[in-house]
Amino acid sequence: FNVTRKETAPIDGQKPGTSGLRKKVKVFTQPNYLHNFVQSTFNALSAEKVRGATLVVSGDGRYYSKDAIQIITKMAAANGVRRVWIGQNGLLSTPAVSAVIRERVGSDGSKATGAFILTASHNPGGPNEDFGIKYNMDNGGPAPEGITDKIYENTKTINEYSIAEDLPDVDISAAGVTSFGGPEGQFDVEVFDSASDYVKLMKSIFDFEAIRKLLSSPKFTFCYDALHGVAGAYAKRIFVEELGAQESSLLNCTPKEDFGGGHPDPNLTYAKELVARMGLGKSNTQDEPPEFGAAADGDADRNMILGKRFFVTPSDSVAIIAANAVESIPYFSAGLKGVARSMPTSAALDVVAKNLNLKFFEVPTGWKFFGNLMDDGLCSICGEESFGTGSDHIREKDGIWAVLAWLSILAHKNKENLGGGKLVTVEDIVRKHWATYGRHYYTRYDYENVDAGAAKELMANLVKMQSSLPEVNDIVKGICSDVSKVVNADEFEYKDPVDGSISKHQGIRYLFEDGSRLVFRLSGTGSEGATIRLYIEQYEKDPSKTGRDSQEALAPLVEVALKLSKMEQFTGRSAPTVIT
Ligand code: VG1
Ligand code: CO
Repeated sequence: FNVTRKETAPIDGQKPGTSGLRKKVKVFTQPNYLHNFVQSTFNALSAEKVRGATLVVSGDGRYYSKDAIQIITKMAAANGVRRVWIGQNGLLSTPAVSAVIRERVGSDGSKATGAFILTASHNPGGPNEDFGIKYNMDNGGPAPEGITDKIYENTKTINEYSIAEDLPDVDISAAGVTSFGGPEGQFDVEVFDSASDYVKLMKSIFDFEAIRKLLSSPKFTFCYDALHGVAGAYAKRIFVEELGAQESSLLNCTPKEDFGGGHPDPNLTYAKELVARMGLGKSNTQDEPPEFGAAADGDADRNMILGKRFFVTPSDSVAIIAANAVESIPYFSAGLKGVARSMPTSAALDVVAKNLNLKFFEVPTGWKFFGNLMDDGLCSICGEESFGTGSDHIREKDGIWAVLAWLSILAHKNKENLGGGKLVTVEDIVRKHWATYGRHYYTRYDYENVDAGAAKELMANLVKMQSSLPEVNDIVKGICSDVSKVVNADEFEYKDPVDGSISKHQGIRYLFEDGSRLVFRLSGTGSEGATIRLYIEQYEKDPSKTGRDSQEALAPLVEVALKLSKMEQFTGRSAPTVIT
């Protein structure tokens, strides 16, 4: 092939967000849009990460992925990349990409140096919906802010990109290596099975035999919903073939370019079919629901865990996994190095860390901040309130890992019960956890696609009010006398303990005397307008009061949050788009 240098000009708005660049497909398919971003990424990396490097290119299979893979492959070839690795049909979950970077050895003994992950995660897909791209580093984790800032700077000055226009399209449906000759020598494209490396890693972490006993027991019923995302490519292999679950326990496990028209976000609003099957909400089924249910998002890094007619809040989920990991999961048998959560995630994990005397970290939203801690051996398990849970086995959150972690805990607690005896359920485990550690009532209100100017004003007003706490407390008292006093209010700022880098403006916090918290943030993953996230949390230590309905328990604090922030006044919205 030959290398062509094409003239281009900067395109506005290519700033990577919380997790890469996410825009409507129509934006991505504008002339040079993807090309500019990819070349800006190459230009932001050190030379050895490009020339002679081995690059993974794959994603959740959403609409435009196949075209994007061909374009990136041609640009990689032209930029001197030595090998491109592609999961069969372009499919690799985000956690699988991280595993492939860290673990996979190529057919010629090579190792990957980085990856382009093609996903907009939980955002819908299809010609009128979202596409996304992000770059991961050689530790398997998302590029740190130092790199993403550089990429953005490059997009503002780019004037040419390189592409091997005459490189033939690669057949990504068949495994195998295709070699080409270019001006700098050989260039290989290797297509490989999307699941093998990931499955192997999972088998080295969990006791598959113990989980198999649980999943194949007639006493334990199971259900997994991939929402037509890429998790489907792993679910059958792991849950059915390896662990003996019934094939009928898989819902929506065929990956689709448009996620079947749905919103591939595993929460009580969007995972409707699973929620109905689990007997939750209004859609209570007549049949006995399964004992355990779980769902994933488009790129399979998120998880929702459900018990029979029971929802596990993600903030509780990570705390419960941390509290039970050492005894239930072989990978952690030597103990946990530490635990971490994102700032808006509830403090349930903090209480576990304190009780078990573990190192604890609170980082800004987004998985990239956990990576440094893990690389430095400071953190084993971490999580976010946004249905993200994971560990230092990779550098991304991992939806299927979280399910296997829960199944391991259930298998451990039911070792003696599978023959006879009463099954310990998901609900039992959660209630016992609350009784031991107290309960963090928690909810998140999302206002999606709000006018960006209005959202900014709302946030600015909240920051301004922070300068006078007595005034804030007067307002709070006037709204509801039941809630405690605001004792601190600030914007969350994080200093990375490993590299010393500082991230500012990571969310507006109002901290109450009784440990309650209100947090306001603007989303960094949306593709249109602004999304305001409001996180509400209240701690209850009294074991006799941990069984209340969460929305009811939080009602006074919710009222305070909405009125204090003048949510309706600024946004014109009387209700949030989604409550989780
Ligand atoms: C959201 C979540 C955040 C998560 C991010 C990526 O970001 O709040 O916790 O890490 O999505 O998740 P934001 O900026 O919109 O609040 V995913 O499944 O895209 O990898
Ligand atoms: Co995701």
